[in-house]
Amino acid sequence: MTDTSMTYIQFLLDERRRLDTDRDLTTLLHSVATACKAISNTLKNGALADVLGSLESENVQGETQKKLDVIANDIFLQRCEFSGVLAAMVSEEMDHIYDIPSRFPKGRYVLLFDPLDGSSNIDVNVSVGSIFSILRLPEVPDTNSYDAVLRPGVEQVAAGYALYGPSTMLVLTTGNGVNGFTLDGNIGEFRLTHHNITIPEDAAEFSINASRAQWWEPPVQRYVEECVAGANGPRGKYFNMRWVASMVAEVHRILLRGGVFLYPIDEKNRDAGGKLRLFYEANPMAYLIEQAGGAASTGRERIMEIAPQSPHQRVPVALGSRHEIARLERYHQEYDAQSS
Ligand code: AHM
Ligand code: MG
Repeated sequence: MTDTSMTYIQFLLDERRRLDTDRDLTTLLHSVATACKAISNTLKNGALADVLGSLESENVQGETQKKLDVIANDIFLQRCEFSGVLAAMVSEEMDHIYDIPSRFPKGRYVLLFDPLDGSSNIDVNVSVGSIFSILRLPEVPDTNSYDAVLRPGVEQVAAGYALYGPSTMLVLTTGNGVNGFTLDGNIGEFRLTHHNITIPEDAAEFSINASRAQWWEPPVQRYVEECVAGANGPRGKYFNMRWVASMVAEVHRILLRGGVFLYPIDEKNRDAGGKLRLFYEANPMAYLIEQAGGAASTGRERIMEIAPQSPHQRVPVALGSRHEIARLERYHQEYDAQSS
């Protein structure tokens, strides 16, 4: 059994001593965890606290904002701007880059986050999460513009998510493997419960929103059809299918028991570039998955190598067990070669 006596902050301090990581990063990761605890607490009371439902407003992506999207965003801003180590923040829920108010010191880090992912699940009391990605700029910038933060995922120095499910968990990588922490409500601290998470190379479970099948590209159709064909099909085995419509829950399941998660580009979302956002959904999840021994791709390139063009850019996402992602990439290559 894992030694669960270590708290998250002890883990961060231990990592800092062992690996000589930057003190400012520890401070920031602590602030992020505090934000996640506060969001977890807000979610717990649901309808009792009158926090469910939608607002009149839309975010920059044209999506109707839930009350909790905005509350969770404010919690992230409040908890993290105080840290004194941030140059700026970028959020799914904010049109513009967030400058750190002048009353706080500034640092070299940039926090990119989706404060409440899977928010269509809020009103039906199904798992949601927060996703974060952290970049370190070469120096403290004088002014902030998106240009300074348009950096590829390979430059992330940390990433993770909080899953607000039956228990609240925080899963983190700082580039030294992936560790999971469970919120201990008795002491209000995350405690290490899932040490050094690794993904099985093979899988027999896939996740995709199958209602979009008619719009998928042929390589995605081929992959899914072969999974569905089961033991008598080309794969020679049965596959299981799951779709929570909450990327955090999906990625968490894959980290713990393998599988693949796909949100491909299709005819309907092609103009937007896909559904999921590169900065605060695809990149941090790709970093976690790779650190756990899996792979993350658009089907045609490694997600973390994409040179970002804009902060709210969307990309196709395929991530999970290494051999399955390699197969899907091969199907894309074969299809592209055939059609060119
Ligand atoms: P959100 O950030 O607006 O909540 O959107 C992202 C979510 C992911 O968590 C999930 O994988 C996907 O959207 C679900 O999409 P769909 O509604 O097409 O099933
Ligand atoms: Mg999201």
